Amino acid sequence: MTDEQQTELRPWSPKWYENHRQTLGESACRQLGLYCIPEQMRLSVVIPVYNEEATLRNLVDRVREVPIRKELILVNDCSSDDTQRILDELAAEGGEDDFNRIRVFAHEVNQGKGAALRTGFSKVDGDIVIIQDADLEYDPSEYPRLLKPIIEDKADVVFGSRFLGDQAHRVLYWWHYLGNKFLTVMSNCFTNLNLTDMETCYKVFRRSVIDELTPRLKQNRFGFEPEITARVARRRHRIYEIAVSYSGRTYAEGKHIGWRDGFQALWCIFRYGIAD
Ligand SMILES: Nc1nc2c(ncn2[C@@H]2O[C@H](COP(=O)(O)OP(=O)(O)O)[C@@H](O)[C@H]2O)c(=O)[nH]1
Ligand SMILES: [Mg+2]
Repeated sequence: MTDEQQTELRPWSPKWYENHRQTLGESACRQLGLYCIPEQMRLSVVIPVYNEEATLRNLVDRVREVPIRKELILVNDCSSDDTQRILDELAAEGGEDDFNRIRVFAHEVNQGKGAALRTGFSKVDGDIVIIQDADLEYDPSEYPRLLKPIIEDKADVVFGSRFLGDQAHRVLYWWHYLGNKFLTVMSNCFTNLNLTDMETCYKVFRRSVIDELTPRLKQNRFGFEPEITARVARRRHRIYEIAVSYSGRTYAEGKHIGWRDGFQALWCIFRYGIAD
């Protein structure tokens, strides 16, 4: 097979989809979640990175493997480990690869996940934007499923839920789970949305939603999650949820979020639930 044929038959490409449609039929394709991602569409993957030397390279490899045209926007939030050296290597390797553009930015002082995301959002150039943590808790191979409602113009925003579906979920902290559920319920009371996982990392946005919201975002740390949820709800964007797998990590494995962030989240639920 020539390179050109290989590109044409890349999974999710129009030709690849057409082949499946002819053999399986349209309704089976729909049941299996097979659809066509427009050739020229670009996904912006915004990755906040804080002391993630252990997982960063592996994560970036997994993102690059996903057969969708993308840019990876990596924001180093003043890590004190080897993160910057790894980012420099990745940027150098990326070179001219237009299918997986790599762009690296850095903060001079540590500000938090929300601040790193704002920096990333202000640089995006793609049609759809997804948030990707730099650990390996979420699986980038699930991007095509997450993008589908936006590409099919049913949604403006998609949340990946760790509490839906039969994907594999690592069994971990009960109190953490309860905390997440509690924050989601509280957030839903204010937004009148029936979300199952407000704190999920996988939030996907149509580019216009990001352009509209970025100048308004204020929260620097993990308060970002309830803030953006409230702002999206207030503007009545169409929201979908998709089940995702979750391979949670322990604090020993590098998790950053703690009980203080839970209180901060609760405050943000009230704050942005009451007024914009
Ligand atoms: N920019 C920035 N990112 C952070 C900070 N703390 C955590 N992160 C990033 O935010 C993401 C989520 O952090 P994590 O500890 O896995 O939290 P959780 O998965 O939401 O419980 C990871 O990509 C981290 O590197 C921080 O202080 N600054
Ligand atoms: Mg994480």
